[in-house]
Amino acid sequence: MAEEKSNDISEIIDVIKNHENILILTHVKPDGDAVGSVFALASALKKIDKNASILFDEYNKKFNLIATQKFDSYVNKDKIDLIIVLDCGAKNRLGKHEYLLDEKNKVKVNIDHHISNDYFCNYNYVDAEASSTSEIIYEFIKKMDLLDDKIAAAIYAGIISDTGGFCHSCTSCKTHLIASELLKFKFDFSNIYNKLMLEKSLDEVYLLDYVIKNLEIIKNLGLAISYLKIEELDKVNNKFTGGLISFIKNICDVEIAVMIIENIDENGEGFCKISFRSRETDVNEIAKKIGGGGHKNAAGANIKASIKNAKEKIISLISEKKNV
Ligand SMILES: [Mn+2]
Repeated sequence: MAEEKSNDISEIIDVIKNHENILILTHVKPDGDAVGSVFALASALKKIDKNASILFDEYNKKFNLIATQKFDSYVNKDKIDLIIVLDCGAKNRLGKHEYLLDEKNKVKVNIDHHISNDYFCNYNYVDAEASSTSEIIYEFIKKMDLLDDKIAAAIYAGIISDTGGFCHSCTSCKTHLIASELLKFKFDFSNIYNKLMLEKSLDEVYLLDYVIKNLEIIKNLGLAISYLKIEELDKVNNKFTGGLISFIKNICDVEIAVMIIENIDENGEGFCKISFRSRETDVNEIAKKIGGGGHKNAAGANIKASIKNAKEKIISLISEKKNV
């Protein structure tokens, strides 16, 4: 693959300034980084009188603490002249909004930190060293001189989410410097940490019960692998499963954690959503082998298989990788 190169931040800022009707999109099942970076950028654009709209998939209610401003979410696509995609490694991660990128007469910008990003827009800024897209968006908004209390809070929340509270290996010296700059603004950072890192919904706790019952530890691989069946998920109202994997990853001596979540696509066909987390092992490489991707220590993939077959496939890929 040819080496892809990012555009300059200032070049992309010029593109943004030269457009009026701007739509911001992010990946399916938006996480805190997605919600944080989108709200930070939309709020900044509003301050320079841009007509900014955002389109989201449904996200976990706890991210409402980031979404403090209202933006248009009805989009007349003929009116949009610029689309900015945040925190999205590939076009198909936009889910039901992917078709919007096929509009030929619109300029598209991709700002992201996924190492697997395939530069799918007219302008691309990808920094795989950045902890989060929120960290990158900080640079953009700082350069535009538009930071304020609310924007700082949204960026901080995005960084907290993707770094697991400044803990994952994506956290750098720069991440902490940016956090330090953000704390010069006035916002309740303790509340953000508590809500995003510590608080669990009762539904999450009920799901955790199934995750523990379905858990298998494979000691020679340092692997903790669990799954959730559709009928288990159906027992709760809140189907946000993003936080469950950290629980099994935190078990002593676990090097790789895998969660398999059974799902049904829009055509009624079953598939499994696989999430990988690791301490050292490059799970992006493993996820890529089954058509997914992500980061070195956090990756994912969707595969058309039963839970049983998905589990066997993953265990064999991890054994292969570890030469066991
Ligand atoms: Mn991210």
